[in-house]
Amino acid sequence: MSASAQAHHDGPPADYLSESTVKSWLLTTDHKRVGILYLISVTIFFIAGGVLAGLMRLELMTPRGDVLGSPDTYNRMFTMHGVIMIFFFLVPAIPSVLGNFLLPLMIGARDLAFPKINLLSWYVYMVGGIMGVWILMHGGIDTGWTFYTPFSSMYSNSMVLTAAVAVFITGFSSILTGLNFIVTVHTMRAPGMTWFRMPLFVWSHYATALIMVLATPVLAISIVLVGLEKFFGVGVFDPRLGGDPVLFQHLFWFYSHPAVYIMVLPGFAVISEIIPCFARRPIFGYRFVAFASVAIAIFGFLVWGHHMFVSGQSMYAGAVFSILSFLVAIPSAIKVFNWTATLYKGSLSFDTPMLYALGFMGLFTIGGLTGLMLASLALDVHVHDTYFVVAHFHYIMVGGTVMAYLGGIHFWWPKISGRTYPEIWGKLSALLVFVGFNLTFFPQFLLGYLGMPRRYFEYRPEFQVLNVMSTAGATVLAVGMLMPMIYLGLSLRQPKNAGDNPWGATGLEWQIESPPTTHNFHEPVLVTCEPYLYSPEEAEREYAHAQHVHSA
Ligand code: HEM
Ligand SMILES: [Cu+2]
Repeated sequence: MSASAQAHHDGPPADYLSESTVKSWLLTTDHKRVGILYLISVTIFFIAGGVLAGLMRLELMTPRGDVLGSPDTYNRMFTMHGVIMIFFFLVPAIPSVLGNFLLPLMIGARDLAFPKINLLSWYVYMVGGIMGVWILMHGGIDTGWTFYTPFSSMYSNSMVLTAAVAVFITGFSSILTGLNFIVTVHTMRAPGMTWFRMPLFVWSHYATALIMVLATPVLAISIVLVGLEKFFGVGVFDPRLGGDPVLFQHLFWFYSHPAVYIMVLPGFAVISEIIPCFARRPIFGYRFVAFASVAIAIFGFLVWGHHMFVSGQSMYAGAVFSILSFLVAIPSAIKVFNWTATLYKGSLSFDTPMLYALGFMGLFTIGGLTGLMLASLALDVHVHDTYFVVAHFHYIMVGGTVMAYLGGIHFWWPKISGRTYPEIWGKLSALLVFVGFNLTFFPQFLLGYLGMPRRYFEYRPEFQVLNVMSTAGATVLAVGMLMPMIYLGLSLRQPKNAGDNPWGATGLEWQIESPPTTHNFHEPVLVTCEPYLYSPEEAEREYAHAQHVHSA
């Protein structure tokens, strides 16, 4: 135990935050501290990506390109926005922040299976991230986050290879995290924590980890192939060398479609914890929800071709990918159904995390249903590469994952920091994010349907009204997202007042101190029951207790 922890030997054992030297942070192997390192880093990237989005929306307020100066600048902005948001924010966000912090606590473990590898994954992420920032400051890239060949390999004169290397490196941090989660779930569960007693948060992260480990290497291989072609003239994608540019799309989407589930399954993980807690009911159909995560992880690998309906792939391939894409919607729909059934006849309370979770359910459903529209081969041919697609994936990624991330941060903030936040500000932020989000992205469905192409710097004047609405919405959304950063940040200046279990939640993480001690649990954990035992009587008792803690 460290010196500072010993100094406290009279009082209660020191919590994991109490050592404050820079060295103690940079060399930590505590999963909770690694989670905090990630929290700080992904927040910085989120702000950077957000600023770029703001500039794009400013440009799109008027039909003529008159803000950013040149279409080339605009290309670089949406590319960097996409790259940052996907690879440096969304892929790591929930698993690396909340997953790292909570997974060991939820299964009654002292840490992840490989604490040093966990720290290593953060360093690897930072190396990739710093390269990303360097690229941004040196002009960025203009290929779109999808790096399609032959433009990226033959024509683009921006820093494609540097960016590819940055993404390659960051991919390894994802693989290391996935590996750590899988081994942890298999080997570190406390006695009595059987597979079907694990919280659904853990199931979802397990499924995510499988995708991280299985899909990310494909991205890495594709990047290596681009490099081999560029430096050694090995023909892979370039037709002049006997290659096939469409092969790149296959490889890219073979990673990137499963990767959308790397982004959204952890969102499901968070929602499955919040809903039962604020409905005071056990989750409806636990096993269905658990297996749905695994089914999504498996089916997710079979549908990549729905991004390539107009790439010239065979009609038969298109039809098969279309049907398979409908199938992958089933497990997602099961989840939404089961959350809804959990709400039914629950005694609901509408604290901030619940507002975010309900927002998630509505917005994710819209994202999912428009996904079915896009999966319909005949329709997608028309709306491919229009704003309809942009609206669809923002409903999933922002309406889904970012809402869940914010809900989760609010839900576990008392545990992570030991502090409460002003509930009224929390509710206001959830409301602003919900309203701002819809105002930003709903008009984009209409724009796409009317034929406005994506990735364009100018547009026809008749599209302006909807674009102005979208920009206005983005402003509201930005305010709603900045607010939590401010009030959660400020809450750190008050004394620790959260209590161990402010929401009266079940789950092992709520049975220990807030913030937890370095060693998590003082005594060996023994699990004797399944999760989510929120019976009405228990609810009564726990809620009274929570009120008591709040007022104390
Ligand atoms: C916060 C508010 C946000 C706004 C206002 C916004 C706005 C935009 C705009 C204007 C585009 C360019 C559309 C085009 O011409 O194709 C875009 C593209 C994109 N955005 Fe966002 N965005 C936001 C958040 C996010 C988040 C959180 C993510 C992911 C986590 C994300 C992922 C993407 C991706 C992947 C693209 C496609 C980039 C490309 O075409 O290469 N966005 N966004
Ligand atoms: Cu896809």
